[in-house]
Amino acid sequence: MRLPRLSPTTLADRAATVLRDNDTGALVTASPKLYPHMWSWDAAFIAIGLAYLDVRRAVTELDTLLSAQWSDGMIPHIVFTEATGYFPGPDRWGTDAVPQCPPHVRTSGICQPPVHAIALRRIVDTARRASQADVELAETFATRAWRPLYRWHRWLARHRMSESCGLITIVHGWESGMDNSPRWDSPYAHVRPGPDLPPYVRLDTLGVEDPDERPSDDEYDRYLWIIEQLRRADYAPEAVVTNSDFRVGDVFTTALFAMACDDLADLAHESSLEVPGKVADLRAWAARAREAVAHNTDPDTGFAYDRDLRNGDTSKTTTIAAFSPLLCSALPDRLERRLLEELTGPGWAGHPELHAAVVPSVSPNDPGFDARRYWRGPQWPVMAWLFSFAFHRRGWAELARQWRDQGLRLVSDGSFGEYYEPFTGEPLGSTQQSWTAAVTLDWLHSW
Ligand code: 2M8
Repeated sequence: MRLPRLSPTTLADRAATVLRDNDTGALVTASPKLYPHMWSWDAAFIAIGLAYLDVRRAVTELDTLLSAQWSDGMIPHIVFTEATGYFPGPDRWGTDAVPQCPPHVRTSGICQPPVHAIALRRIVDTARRASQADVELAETFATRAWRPLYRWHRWLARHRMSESCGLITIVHGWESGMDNSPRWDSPYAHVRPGPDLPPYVRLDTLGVEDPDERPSDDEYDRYLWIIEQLRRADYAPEAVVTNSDFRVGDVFTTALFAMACDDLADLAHESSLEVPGKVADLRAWAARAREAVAHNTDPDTGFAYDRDLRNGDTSKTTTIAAFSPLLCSALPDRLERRLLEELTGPGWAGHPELHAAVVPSVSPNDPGFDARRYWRGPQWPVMAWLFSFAFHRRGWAELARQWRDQGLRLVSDGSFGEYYEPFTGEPLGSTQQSWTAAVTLDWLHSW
């Protein structure tokens, strides 16, 4: 049963309360119960929302994340707080003895999509609409954060840009952020947990009303087995891309990388940073990433597909990630129009039975669609925000507004669900999810 829709003012107040309640001072946890730590890409979206409350606090969020950056440039996917109650925690990751890992924090040993430069640019823009003091704060931070972010992008370009297909390689489904998406079913079929997988007890299923909203036990065995493989390779960047049984060129991450490289290059230009060679690197990586997305796109439909790097197979699974080319402007006009029509048509965001007309994680017409299970069907407000933001950037103002309005419809009960049942709009997974609150604030303040 859905709660009544809140007014924009009340919704904004509630979103701000979620971010404040989840704030430990140095970081905002991804959610209070299910995810009591900092997640890399959540932190970027959270910082975008924080900027509407306090630009200084938004800066602190990214500062905390950057202070956990590994010495080789990788930004880890989790920065752990002292909280217990999440598994796998720092002991299971076993990164304490890894030389690249900074000594003062405990982190996981993999990464997540590189949306941080996109967030930084958004925060600078938000500050510019606020006060002169905020502008100075944001621009000074942008200058300070620029080099660490460049090093992060360089790490991805060096260690993860596949030489064979140009896509960014992920070595664990968690690196995509879309953990149990059907995109990964076939690559995970190669992952066969060994008898020496140390025993473990899942805690995530305790944090939701119905365990069926989470990945299955079988999927968890595979997730934990890959961690074991990476840990045994000491998380060395050259080793993990050969040791993990899961090695996939991820089109969605690659599209985000293209966007983020351009944003970082633009920020250098705007801040008059003297880093010409590095800006040229970023432009080249952006171009390469965009090309790779285009190259891994079906020439008739425009759908983009991941590549299994173990055997070179192109995935045949169509999910939300198939629309990656629209994020980074990778396609010629005709094909782009075709893809946009598909996204907004009855198979996807325009499906007549949807409660809110934004993209579900899997098409309701797909036989594998599961309306309640995590990345296998539900709508994710943060994903809807990403597309609406990209549409706005692309100059598709009307479409950006429509998606903002529909996104707000999705979150309008003020529970800030992690994801939503597409037909009823019921919040699922965690509630008081910080990135949902953050993108709500951005929607309420923009275009
Ligand atoms: C989910 O992933 C974590 C593992 O990283 C989990 O299920 O335990 C994903 O939705 C991911 O994209 C997100 O960053 C994280 C925290 O919100 O939760």
